[in-house]
Amino acid sequence: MAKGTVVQKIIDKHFISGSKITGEPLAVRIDQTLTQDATGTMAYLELEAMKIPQVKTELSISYVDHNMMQNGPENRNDHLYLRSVAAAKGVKFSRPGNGICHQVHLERFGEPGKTLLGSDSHTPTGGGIGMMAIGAGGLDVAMAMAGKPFRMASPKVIGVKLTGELRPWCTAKDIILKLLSIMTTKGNVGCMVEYCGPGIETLSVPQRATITNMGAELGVTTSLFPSDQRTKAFLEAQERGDKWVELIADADVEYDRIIEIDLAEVEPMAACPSSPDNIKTVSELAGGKVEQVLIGSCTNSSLRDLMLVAAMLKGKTVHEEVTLSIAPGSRQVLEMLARNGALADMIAAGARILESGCGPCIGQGQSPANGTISLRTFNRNFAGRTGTKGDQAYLVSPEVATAAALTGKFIDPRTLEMAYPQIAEADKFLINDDMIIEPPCCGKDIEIIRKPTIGNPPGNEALAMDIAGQVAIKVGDKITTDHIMPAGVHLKLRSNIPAYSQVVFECFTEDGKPSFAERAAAIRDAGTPGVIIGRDSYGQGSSREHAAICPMFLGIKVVVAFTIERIHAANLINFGILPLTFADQADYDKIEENDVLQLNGIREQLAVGATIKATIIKTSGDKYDIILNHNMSEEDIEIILSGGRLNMV
Ligand code: MIC
Ligand code: SF4
Repeated sequence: MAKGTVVQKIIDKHFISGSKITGEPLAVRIDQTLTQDATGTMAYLELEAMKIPQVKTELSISYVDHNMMQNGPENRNDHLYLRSVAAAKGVKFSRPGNGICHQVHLERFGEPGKTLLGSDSHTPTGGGIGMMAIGAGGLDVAMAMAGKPFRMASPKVIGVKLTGELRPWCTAKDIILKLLSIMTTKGNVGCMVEYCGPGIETLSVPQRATITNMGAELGVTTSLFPSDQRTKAFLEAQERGDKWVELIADADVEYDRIIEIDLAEVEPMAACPSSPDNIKTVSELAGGKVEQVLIGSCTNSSLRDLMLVAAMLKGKTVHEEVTLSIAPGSRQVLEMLARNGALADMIAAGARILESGCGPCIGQGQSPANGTISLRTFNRNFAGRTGTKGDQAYLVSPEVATAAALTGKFIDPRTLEMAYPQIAEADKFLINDDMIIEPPCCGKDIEIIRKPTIGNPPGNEALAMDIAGQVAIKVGDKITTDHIMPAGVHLKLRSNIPAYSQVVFECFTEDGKPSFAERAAAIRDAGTPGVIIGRDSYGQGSSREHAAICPMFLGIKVVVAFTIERIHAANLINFGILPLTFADQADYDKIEENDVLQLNGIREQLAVGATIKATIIKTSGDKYDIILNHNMSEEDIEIILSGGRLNMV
């Protein structure tokens, strides 16, 4: 592993077992965990299944921020379960209304040098404060709460060297969009990004957190900044100065790869539909009509960001053909805006103020009209995530978003007739942790509230000796977990696997044809295992383990693709689905839906090596022998052979 890096220093302090040679399996101790409600119910049900009386971490916290619409009883049932199970297991509980997990965690709980595992892919937001903060599936987080180490590949460390200083109207969001244009969303599995160079001193913690947050879109394990004087100032302003430790790279540090970005050359950018790496400059898009602007999410809803928005809106009115909605990232931010008058400036300008939570970022309301352009300060614009089929969502900075809200079009904010508002970082935040419920010292007598919409995680049987699986679906490149397991209006089904499974791959259902769920269930009910065929970067995006649990429930036993993204591959293994890759990508063209993929003696084959012999049996009867690969560790193989991790524990 690259020497003298902040990454190495944190790993050294948390090393449990394995190897520090890049790419080899490594296990680290986890200090803190976080969950959010949409992944949290499963995580705590899994923790309960492990029969662990109290969590063993330094700090574990359960946030409620995703499922807040409460259309029907499901969401509130989840909240009640989460609150009671948190009390029983020694977990802090952040009540709905307190804010988005990553924003609140950064403000109130994150600590430089510590490890954080979160059941949400944007957990690396904590890297803004010098933490090693990693996103994972709920079961991995449950294991960490049970005191088990977290396993990952020993990372390749990419140094992103920042020089110079941002010019007015150019922002932290533009830095990460620029980096996405260089690194793209694929091919970065097993890497960590570490920011370095003189430019980092010019960036505050909230700016750094915007950058590490969207590092999730690079597909890296995490991103982080050193912990320096800017980190100290932020922690002191949060009255947590005692948590600061200095953590900087050695002078003779060597990174595995260096990418240089001159901040003075960064300009306003946008990620165009429908991928966070489809980058253009805003000046290229200038003039395009915009119908909706949404400001918020864990990427861009800090106090500084929203003060900037308020300053731009002050004394003006949102363009008559645009709707502008704003969701502050935390109650701290919202309360400070309310007390200092900035909220009144937003309201006076016609902004629609949403509650402090994920809201439209996860398709909870505010779907755009058909055929219209939506500008968002969020981090993901995967097709359909807004809740509108054929949506055109662009990801931009708060500066660009507000400029569009005022003018009704894409406009490079540098061309506005407006001085760039100078917003100083707060030197004192308003501290009020009353919405965090502390668990009682021993949760023995706590009754766990389990309403009828909370089901148990489904079981799986041990891996068979021979698999003759039928291809239930064949998909293309960059299939995200939003394609596999849509959120939006279905999000409330997260605690009910049989119901949620009905919408797996819903976006591929053609009118009048059976859905994927119907086809997969028919294959399963005929006693045949199901197979999914994909291409590059299968399982990008969210950490939702439902993208493994629900296919498992529908009888899927094998996924074969060109590459499978880290968190999703781990989730597949955790739930007993074999993640395999094509040795020869040309074989993808040989296999079609309904063909059979035969894996004879699979248990022995896995024991012997990383190569699997397989045969494609076409519906015509023709046969092709092919080679598949896997890169599972010995422990992964043990899990797969048992039919998933829950069977093992
Ligand atoms: C997301 O941004 O896609 C989510 C919703 O926060 C997910 C978690 C989930 O699906 O519950 C994530 O990023 O992991
Ligand atoms: Fe919530 Fe959106 Fe952040 Fe996911 S990306 S945690 S849905 S705000």
